[in-house]
Amino acid sequence: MSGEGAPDLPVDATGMTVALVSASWHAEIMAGLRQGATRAAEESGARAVEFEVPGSFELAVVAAQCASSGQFDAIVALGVVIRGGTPHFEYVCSAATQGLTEVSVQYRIPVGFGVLTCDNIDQAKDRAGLPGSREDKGAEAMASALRTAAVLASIRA
Ligand code: DLZ
Repeated sequence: MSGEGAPDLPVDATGMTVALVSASWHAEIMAGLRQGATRAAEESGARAVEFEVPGSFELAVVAAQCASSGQFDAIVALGVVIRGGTPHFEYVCSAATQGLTEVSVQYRIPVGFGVLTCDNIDQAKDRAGLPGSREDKGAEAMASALRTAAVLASIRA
């Protein structure tokens, strides 16, 4: 999937609280994603509360707990999964994707999907908002979640 055509999503999220749930695998890339996401939250006026899980497989259960707590306007899930020589990649990616989608729809809460699913580390670095990266998927996931939270709030108002 290409990042071409990504929208600019400015939003005033003053007063919103977002849960930022991060996996721990691939530390350098995760640091870039987290920085991008927290910077985007600050720029929008939102408060980010951070949670760390072991791997991307564990993102959904913590996102579910955040959603059911009722304390958050949005959730952002960050992870990096690198394809290896076994089908493990497909299982972890689909568990994260399906699990996070279920949380979002079941609890009617936006979940920004900042899980990189890449063939190799260079592809991931290029999307992680690091110096020299072409894309910043952590910031994009945060902006998307906060923008969607504003849409949901306007429907509920
Ligand atoms: C086991 C595993 C592997 C091989 N690779 C990754 C990865 O690239 N990125 C990631 O976030 N997690 C990986 N994991 C860990 C799983 O997500 C999970 O934490 C373990 O299977 C334990 O449940």
